Amino acid sequence: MDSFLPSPDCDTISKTYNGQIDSHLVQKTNERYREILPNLPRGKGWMTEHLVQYQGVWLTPNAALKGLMWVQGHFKPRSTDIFLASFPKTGTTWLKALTFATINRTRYGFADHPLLTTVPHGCLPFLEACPNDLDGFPSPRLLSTHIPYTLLPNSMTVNQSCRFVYICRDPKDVLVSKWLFMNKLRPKELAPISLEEAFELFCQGISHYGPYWDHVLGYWKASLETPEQVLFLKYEELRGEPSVVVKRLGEFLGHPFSLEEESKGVVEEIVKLCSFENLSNLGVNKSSVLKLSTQIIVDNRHFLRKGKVGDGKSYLTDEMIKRINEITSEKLLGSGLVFDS
Ligand code: PAP
Repeated sequence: MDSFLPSPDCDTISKTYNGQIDSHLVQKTNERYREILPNLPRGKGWMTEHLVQYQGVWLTPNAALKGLMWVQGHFKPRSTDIFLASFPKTGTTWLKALTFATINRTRYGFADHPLLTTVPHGCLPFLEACPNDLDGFPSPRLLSTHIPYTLLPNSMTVNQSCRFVYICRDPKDVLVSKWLFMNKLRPKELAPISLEEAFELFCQGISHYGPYWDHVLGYWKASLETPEQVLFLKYEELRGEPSVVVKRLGEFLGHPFSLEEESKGVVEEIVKLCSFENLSNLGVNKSSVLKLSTQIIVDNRHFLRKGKVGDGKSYLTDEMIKRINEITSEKLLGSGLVFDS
């Protein structure tokens, strides 16, 4: 990375898509959005009142849908772009921190690293959130996205040699993490969503960027077909052997760790800097807020809740666990992908 470019806050994002930051392409996206919105299928929302289904994926109306439409219609990828891709609550925050620290490791010392004073979400932006800014970003651009692989334009996946790092997580932990997070963000005038309701919606695929299993499988298949372009990671592997995964990450991104770096413990320093224990104790992550819209402001500490593998099971009934495991086995059958539980 040539420079450290903090992401725009989400207020900028919502202004962008509401047309307050003017641009011809954003306006075109907004017009198309208004045309299609009334005819899209609707499902119950977790944070907003409802979600809409577009090209098979469930999205919040407004920012997420407009973001996807803008990416599909107008985004100009560069062959050097790197995308951190994920379904929400699978480890995005952690992956952002690790990748940022890995790519910039010769640039910043660990004692005064930007991650000590900037939240991981502030270190690199969401692709679908900042159409006006991206052209001015120096290469290689490091961006994140929640967009499913199958919905990305060919200009990103076929015509260019962009690289993707995808992180997935056991669906039970994703569901519970998401349910707790979304209820914190849900406006007071909407009744909280119960775990039973969230479970049903998740199983039916009705959750942001869902169905979850389709999201995972899209990137999984791409990682098998073009391993040089898509690195597929699991949250659980990262929790188990973080140093091994960080070395793979460095290698994949074209920044392999040298023997000298390894012997000096640089990999372990990165792991320590980005660890749940370290990040969740930093003032910036404990006390700052991220503005998702004029109404929704989220405490950054909610992005670092427990960081445990298997925590979902302590919230779900045996019956729920059985059902979600069955859906997972059925959906992943023949793909070669398994979640250990
Ligand atoms: P996002 O999609 O809203 O950005 P994301 O970062 O993908 O969320 O996921 C949040 C989960 O990752 C939280 O899981 P939990 O609710 O089960 O606790 C969060 O605690 C966990 N997480 C965030 N940062 C780290 C980290 N450094 N190490 C381990 N887990 C982390």
